Amino acid sequence: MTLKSLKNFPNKLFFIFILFTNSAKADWFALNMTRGVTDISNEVFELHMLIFWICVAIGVVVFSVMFYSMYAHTKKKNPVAATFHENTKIEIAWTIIPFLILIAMAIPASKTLVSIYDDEAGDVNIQVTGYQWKWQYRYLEDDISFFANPATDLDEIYNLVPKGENYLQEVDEMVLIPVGKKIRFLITANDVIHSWWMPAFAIKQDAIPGFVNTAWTIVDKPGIYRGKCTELCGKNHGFMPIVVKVVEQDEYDEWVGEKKEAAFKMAELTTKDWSVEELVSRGEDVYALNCVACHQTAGQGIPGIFPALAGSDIALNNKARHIEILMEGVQGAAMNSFDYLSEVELAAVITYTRQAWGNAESGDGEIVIPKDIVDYKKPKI
Ligand code: HEC
Ligand SMILES: [Cu+2]
Repeated sequence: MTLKSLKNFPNKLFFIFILFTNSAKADWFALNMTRGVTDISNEVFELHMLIFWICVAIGVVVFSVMFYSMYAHTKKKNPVAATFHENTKIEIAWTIIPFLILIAMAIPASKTLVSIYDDEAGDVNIQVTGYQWKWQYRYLEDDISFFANPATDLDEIYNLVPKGENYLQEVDEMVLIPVGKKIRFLITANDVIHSWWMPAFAIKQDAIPGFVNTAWTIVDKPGIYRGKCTELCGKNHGFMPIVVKVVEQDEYDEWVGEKKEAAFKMAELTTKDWSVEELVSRGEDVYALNCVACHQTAGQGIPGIFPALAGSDIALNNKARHIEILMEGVQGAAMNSFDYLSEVELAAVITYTRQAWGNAESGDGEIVIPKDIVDYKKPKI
């Protein structure tokens, strides 16, 4: 029997297997790996089935011999056990046959692996960076960059309302890619090891700080595809969804245009004159998204773990250190660097924490404008 015919043979067996069960067909198929939507993911699926059925065949042969022997050589039938040792022919056979089976499995598997590891540039090249606990996407040709934050409602997580259809598989911003184009992902991380997993594309690639791993795909079917981080990366590891939307080229171009315009507007914002109120209201949102988990809603922190920002000496009287602590983080503490936020977001959140909770009245009340952050980022001589 050739490999090809073995590939087709399994489905019949599977079908017989299903006939013997009462469950609906769909239930059984749901247990299997899914096919995905790319050529590679289909190849991976075929390999999985091929090797699965080879294992089944080996199992059937080995267990048949075993059960036959148990039956044919019971004490009743053979009261005196045979005493024989060594059989060179059999020993050679049971070394060579598995060896040949392994080679037969390795050949198609290696072929697929080689095509998976193609790292030539794509039509669109996207840098994917894992952060605790979100993904950042940078479109290298178009200079677009954004974070995809998990968007599942906290009430669903805490069982206060029923869980939605895409529970923990939804983000505030999807990654858009054009249909039928080669997309290359350059995958890395900023803090700990994460892993970017998109089952429908058969991509699962570690995101390691200081390394760039690549993966690629061509998707021919528009749609929304969901994955998640698959490397245990800390407390919110289960809250790092990945959502990719595959769209027609026109829609993709339009989206790129909008994103570029938004980035341009953001750059303009950096140079405009800011009022305290504008900064505070923007900063409140930034605070809610990035700081509230540790420093708490009223800036009171959690005693002994996260310092209060309300009444903090740094927030009251030390603007320079305040900027520095956000840009650099605190070594060895849970306070990470927030240098990936935009200049406007950074200025706004710092100003907000210097103004809110009575800080402005007790301290020097100095605000931070986006230009302060731009200046901080300039190389120091
Ligand atoms: C994961 C928890 C966490 C998050 C999120 C966090 N911080 Fe902190 N923050 C800390 C810890 C812990 C310290 C104390 C660091 C140290 O040991 O000095 C700290 C210290 C600070 C300080 C210095 C306070 C003082 O008086 O020493 C400021 C200011 C501050 N954080 C602002 C922020 C802002 C603004 C954000 C949001 C952009 C933020 N932090 C997000 C944990 C966090
Ligand atoms: Cu992760």
